[in-house]
Amino acid sequence: MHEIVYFNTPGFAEVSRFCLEMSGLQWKNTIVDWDGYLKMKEQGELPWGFLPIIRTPQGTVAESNALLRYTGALAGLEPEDLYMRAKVDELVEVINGWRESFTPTFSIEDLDEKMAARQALFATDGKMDRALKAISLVFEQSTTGWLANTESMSIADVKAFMDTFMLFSGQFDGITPDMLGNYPSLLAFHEKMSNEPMVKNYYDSDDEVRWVFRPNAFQDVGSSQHI
Ligand SMILES: N[C@@H](CCC(=O)N[C@@H](CS)C(=O)NCC(=O)O)C(=O)O
Repeated sequence: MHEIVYFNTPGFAEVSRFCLEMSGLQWKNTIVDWDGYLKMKEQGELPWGFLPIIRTPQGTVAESNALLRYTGALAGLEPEDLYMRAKVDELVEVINGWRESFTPTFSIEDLDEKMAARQALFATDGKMDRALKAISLVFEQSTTGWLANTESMSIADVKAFMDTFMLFSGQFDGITPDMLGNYPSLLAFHEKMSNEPMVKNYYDSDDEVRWVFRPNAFQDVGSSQHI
């Protein structure tokens, strides 16, 4: 049995939760709150002091990208060919770098300042604007329809889909769905991923923030760009 332990939000664990679901193995989704996190930390259950972790039959693994690779391999989302696997990893690392440009905004206490810092990242030529344009281009140039040119979905697609669109759920002050209007290819990637049967089934329920992973989530944004 595998068990992922994390907060309720998608955050750093959503990709691995999805991969475990795709693996078809039995798994447990354990949700903790801040007190639960502190307790685990005190009890020495977190190898590096952070969540998420995954408990496996052989022991605990920490660090979200290690979890992604492990659960992705279980789900068959890691190519066998080592060159292809490296190209998948290349994208995973690049996407991770984008997240790192966003996370420092969490520590800005003043709300207006925080929102302004985030909006600057998404303004033309801001770091996130360039990131979203880059992933759009990768999608446009793919010959297979999958970001790393794999024959089927890889962890690069899962990471790009979840780490990107979770930003637009409304849970992050200053980031709104209409900001996606400038990226039609990214919205096409959303349409492809959200309509994949496994993705579609997994998110076929109401959720305060996970609506962003459902088909047509950004339909209005897509059409408003032509106005
Ligand atoms: N490098 C870690 C970072 C994980 C991380 O920052 N986790 C946050 C929750 S999203 C956490 O445990 N925060 C607790 C704290 O900052 O004390 C990973 O990728 O797993």
